[in-house]
Amino acid sequence: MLTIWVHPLGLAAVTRVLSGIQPSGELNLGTYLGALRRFSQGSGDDDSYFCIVDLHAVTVPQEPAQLRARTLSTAALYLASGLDPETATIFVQSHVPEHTELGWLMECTASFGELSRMTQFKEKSDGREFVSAALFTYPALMAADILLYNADRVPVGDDQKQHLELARDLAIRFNSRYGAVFTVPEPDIPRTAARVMDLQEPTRKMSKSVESPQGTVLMLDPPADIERKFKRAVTDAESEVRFDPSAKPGVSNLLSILGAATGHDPASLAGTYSQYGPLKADTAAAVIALLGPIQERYAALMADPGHLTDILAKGASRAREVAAPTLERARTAVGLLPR
Ligand code: AQP
Repeated sequence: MLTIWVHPLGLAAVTRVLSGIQPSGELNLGTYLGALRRFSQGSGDDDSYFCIVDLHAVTVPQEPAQLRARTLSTAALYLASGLDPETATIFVQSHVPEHTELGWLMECTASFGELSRMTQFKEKSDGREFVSAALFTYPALMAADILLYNADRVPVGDDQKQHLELARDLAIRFNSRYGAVFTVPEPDIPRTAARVMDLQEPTRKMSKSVESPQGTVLMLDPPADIERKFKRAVTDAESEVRFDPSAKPGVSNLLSILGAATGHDPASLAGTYSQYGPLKADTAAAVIALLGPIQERYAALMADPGHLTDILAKGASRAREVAAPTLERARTAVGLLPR
């Protein structure tokens, strides 16, 4: 049942929340702290939709069996991280065909110029022999993912800020051309660990699909691996522990992770350390404590894949109940003849 909250401006509204993660690799600590952890930190009264964005994943080639396995494993990690399928709608993007249809309308609303300015496209296409057209247009599909549910709030990491801005611009443009169809969404970016960096290359984001086995802490890494990765994390030639992301990216990244894991401010944590060794050991211990219970729940969930597919099937049908009428309103507004 949905609870109505009163908007600060006096308008009654239900907060719609939507976010998604691509099953494009093993989920890592960055994805968890930047996005997944916050999926289950809503007010409890939110009307929430969390999808596994498999259509985004196939913008770059995926091995089919691995994609299927990762889609299910991502669903298990959503649940293991605290999402309750009774209160949140959890589904696979490609199970709700309204996403691709509204995606087309969003491609018609976005300009070539604004898609060309997306920095993630530049990064992801750089050095690739084959660059799909979908990799270029994917931010329009992401806008559709959000606008279909008229989401108010979108919890994402800092790297998705530009795509969220685009989704807002497209909603505003569509509404001004055709009438008020979409809610203009607000990004919800965490204050700490909004961009977790690679432990070996701390000026680069920790990423699912970039090969950096020693620089990436996976959500399902055993404790010994987590300890080893933090122990070998790149810092710098000094020994002063100071939170200064531009001058000391490695040390600041460790402080951010420790801060996010323990609920403390990274800059004030810096004052409690005089050496890098204890900072690394404490960060590893805090991450192990954070991920341990999730790993246990994950193992139990993966033992019953039928239960997971049931949850995803129910989620898709609940999602369609919201997505289909929004798409219909958008189709009508544009002038497409009713089917
Ligand atoms: N390193 C990170 N720090 C904080 N947040 C992060 N996110 C991803 N990496 C970090 C957030 O997690 C969500 C996942 O989004 P996505 O699956 O669409 O992928 P992405 O943003 O492109 O992240 P990746 O890991 O780099 O995936 P690939 O390599 O497949 O593109 C988003 O909210 C993101 O901000």
